[in-house]
Amino acid sequence: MFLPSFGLVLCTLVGSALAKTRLFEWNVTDIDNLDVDKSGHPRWVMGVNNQWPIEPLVVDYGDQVIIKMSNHLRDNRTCSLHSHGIFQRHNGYMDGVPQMTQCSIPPGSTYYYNFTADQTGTYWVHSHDMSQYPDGLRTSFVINNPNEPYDYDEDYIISLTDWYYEPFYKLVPEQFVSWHNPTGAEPVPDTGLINDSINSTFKMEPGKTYRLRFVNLGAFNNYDIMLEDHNMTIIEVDGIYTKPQEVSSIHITTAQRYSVLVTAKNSTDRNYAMTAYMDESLFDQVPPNYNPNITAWLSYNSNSPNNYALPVDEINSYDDAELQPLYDVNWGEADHNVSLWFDFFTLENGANYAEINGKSFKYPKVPGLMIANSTNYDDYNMKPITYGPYTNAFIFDYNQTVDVVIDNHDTGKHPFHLHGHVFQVLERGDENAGEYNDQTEHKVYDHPIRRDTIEIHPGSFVRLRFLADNPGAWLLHCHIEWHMESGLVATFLEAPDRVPYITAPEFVRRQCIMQNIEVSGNGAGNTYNISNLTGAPAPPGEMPSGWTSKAIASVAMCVLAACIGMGSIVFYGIQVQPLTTEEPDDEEDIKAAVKENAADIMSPSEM
Ligand SMILES: *[C@@H]1O[C@H](CO)[C@@H](O)[C@H](O)[C@H]1NC(C)=O
Ligand SMILES: *[C@@H]1O[C@H](CO)[C@@H](O)[C@H](O)[C@H]1NC(C)=O
Ligand SMILES: *[C@@H]1O[C@H](CO)[C@@H](O)[C@H](O)[C@H]1NC(C)=O
Ligand SMILES: *[C@@H]1O[C@H](CO)[C@@H](O)[C@H](O)[C@H]1NC(C)=O
Ligand SMILES: *[C@@H]1O[C@H](CO)[C@@H](O)[C@H](O)[C@H]1NC(C)=O
Ligand SMILES: *[C@@H]1O[C@H](CO)[C@@H](O)[C@H](O)[C@H]1NC(C)=O
Ligand SMILES: *[C@@H]1O[C@H](CO)[C@@H](O)[C@H](O)[C@H]1NC(C)=O
Ligand SMILES: *[C@@H]1O[C@H](CO)[C@@H](O)[C@H](O)[C@H]1NC(C)=O
Ligand SMILES: *[C@@H]1O[C@H](CO)[C@@H](O)[C@H](O)[C@H]1NC(C)=O
Ligand SMILES: *[C@@H]1O[C@H](CO)[C@@H](O)[C@H](O)[C@H]1NC(C)=O
Ligand SMILES: *[C@@H]1O[C@H](CO)[C@@H](O)[C@H](O)[C@H]1NC(C)=O
Ligand SMILES: *[C@@H]1O[C@H](CO)[C@@H](O)[C@H](O)[C@H]1NC(C)=O
Ligand SMILES: [Cu+2]
Repeated sequence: MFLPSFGLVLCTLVGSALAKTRLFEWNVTDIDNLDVDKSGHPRWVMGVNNQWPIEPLVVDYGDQVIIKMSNHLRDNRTCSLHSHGIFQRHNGYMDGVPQMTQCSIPPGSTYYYNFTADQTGTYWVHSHDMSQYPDGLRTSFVINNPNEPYDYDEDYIISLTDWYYEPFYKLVPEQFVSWHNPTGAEPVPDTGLINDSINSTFKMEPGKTYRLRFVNLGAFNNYDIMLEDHNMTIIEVDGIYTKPQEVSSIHITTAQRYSVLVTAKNSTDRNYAMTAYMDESLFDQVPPNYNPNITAWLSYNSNSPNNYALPVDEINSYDDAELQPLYDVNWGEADHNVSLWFDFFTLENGANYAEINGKSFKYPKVPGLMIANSTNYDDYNMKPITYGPYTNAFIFDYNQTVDVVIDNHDTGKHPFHLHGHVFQVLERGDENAGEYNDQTEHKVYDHPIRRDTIEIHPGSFVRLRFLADNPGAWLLHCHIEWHMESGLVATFLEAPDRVPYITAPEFVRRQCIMQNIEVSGNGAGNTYNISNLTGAPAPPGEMPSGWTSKAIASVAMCVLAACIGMGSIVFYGIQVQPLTTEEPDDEEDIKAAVKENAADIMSPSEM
């Protein structure tokens, strides 16, 4: 059993007296023909200073961190950097979200991400521009604690990721948000990597205790991680110390982090497998001969072979909502409740989108923080509509305690992340528990864990609580990168009336102006009449009622299979009339065909 040593906590101030400035010079560069898993699939990746993998950032508590990020990418590509899990308190222009906290960094420009490392633990940094990070622009980020409450001899940063052979800028429009894919099936990763390799080894020495910092840098998948014949003791999730919890496996979604302590064995006769099992339940279809199991090794003896672990019958992952923080906080009862639901729908263009409370997210024309900064009169910046009709904006007063219920109407798992905060996980429903209902009994956690990313079970809910003490514009979103692209995003505007007191360096506005992006006004870029949202970015229109994704899928399948003219056909129990006599061959045609036939489709409620 590993027990924290509380005595050391008192001397925190001594550590911060030694604070230093840590400057990281990052030229973001293209790297061609990298065969990451030695499979004969070389591909382009986004690296730093012509290197990939990108070296993890490691600093000490109290350091001033400056990442001087220069865009050296070709093909007119922009970029940005979000420090995931870092609060950026009163420093919202450093959160790295294009069109929310800055404009994306134009080619040839430099953004200085500048913040104080006033948290400790395991984090990561990644581009938040379009869907870039799965193409390589991400790495782990560790802030060491000079007054570490747990004892260990060494730590290893161990990243996990899913890996695609095609870049996301192609996959998203061609295979995902497309009328070819009306049900929104996510492309399956080609492989997975541990520490950006298929062959990682971690040296183990008898008698030592190791802190393994697992970081999921992936785009889509979650993993269950097991160490052959070694238990693990969880001590940290998402930068928050936990009470020690011994487990045989951990479940880690994209964007989550876990630190575990592992005691090395005394004997060095053999090596042991570390296996990360991909969750195939996320895939609509598992490709034939797919290997979901990624392996690395705990190496005690370099002369011994690295054998694969024997298959396990069942993975009993610990329920991470049961974890308890080492230090509790009490934010009192809720001053403000927010209730969200989300689901996926096929919209008018035949592609699949996510909706939160019925709206698929679109970024505003003016970055969210600049809307708050420039509409600070007549209460405009305290009204959600000012930020645009499709930003799913919610406004909180300064220091309110906010409870957020999220109902998952979808049949998949979704890891939700809130920027600028950790939240308490007050309640989490089991799979298919249905919507949250405050009248029914739930397991409420007395010592709720705090973290920044939580998996919501299929057909179920979570209730989260956070303290709105950080004026700014913070995204709440599913961290499956595919679902970012389909609009599974909301905007939490905290004390927007205080945003004008947050300072931004001069280059922040300049980089917007360079790209002809408005730096003031409402979500539609309207500076004169703030209540006029005409021209605000909007998702495609809704389908006429009665159309479900599956009905549309059947039409698309029909079109693709050239089965037109067969008379009435029934797919998924919904009657679909023959479309047209000709096979539609482009997006416009399918839109027209879908509309033309809408009247003939019975709505599910009529059946
Ligand atoms: C980044 O690029 C600039 C301009 O080419 C160069 O002067 C600088 O040395 C590069 N920095 C690093 C860390 O490679
Ligand atoms: C680069 O992108 C910007 C912003 O999208 C656009 O205004 C500009 O015309 C593009 N330049 C080139 C050379 O493609
Ligand atoms: C970083 O921020 C600190 C504190 O606000 C400031 O003193 C310093 O000049 C900034 N450095 C850069 C390079 O922006
Ligand atoms: C992880 O990979 C990097 C190279 O990308 C290497 O420098 C580092 O030592 C590896 N970590 C461990 C614990 O082996
Ligand atoms: C994995 O590492 C072992 C030992 O370092 C080496 O013999 C083997 O060739 C490597 N395999 C691959 C696919 O890189
Ligand atoms: C792991 O923990 C389980 C349950 O406490 C125990 O039965 C098992 O012996 C432990 N395994 C190792 C390798 O310590
Ligand atoms: C290793 O040996 C030491 C000393 O004999 C003993 O105290 C310890 O429990 C052993 N550790 C393990 C994991 O067996
Ligand atoms: C992956 O591991 C699981 C659990 O041990 C096992 O049941 C499954 O057969 C493995 N799959 C492959 C393709 O090796
Ligand atoms: C904000 O709320 C917290 C928790 O209720 C309280 O401890 C703190 O004093 C408040 N801060 C301010 C500035 O009101
Ligand atoms: C928030 O919701 C809870 C549970 O439904 C309720 O008890 C509480 O009164 C609500 N608080 C506010 C401020 O609406
Ligand atoms: C915020 O507004 C002030 C004036 O109202 C302006 O000087 C400042 O540049 C704005 N900041 C940003 C980042 O737009
Ligand atoms: C609203 O804005 C649009 C676009 O800027 C403009 O065409 C329209 O006249 C405005 N309407 C009103 C009532 O101001
Ligand atoms: Cu999702």
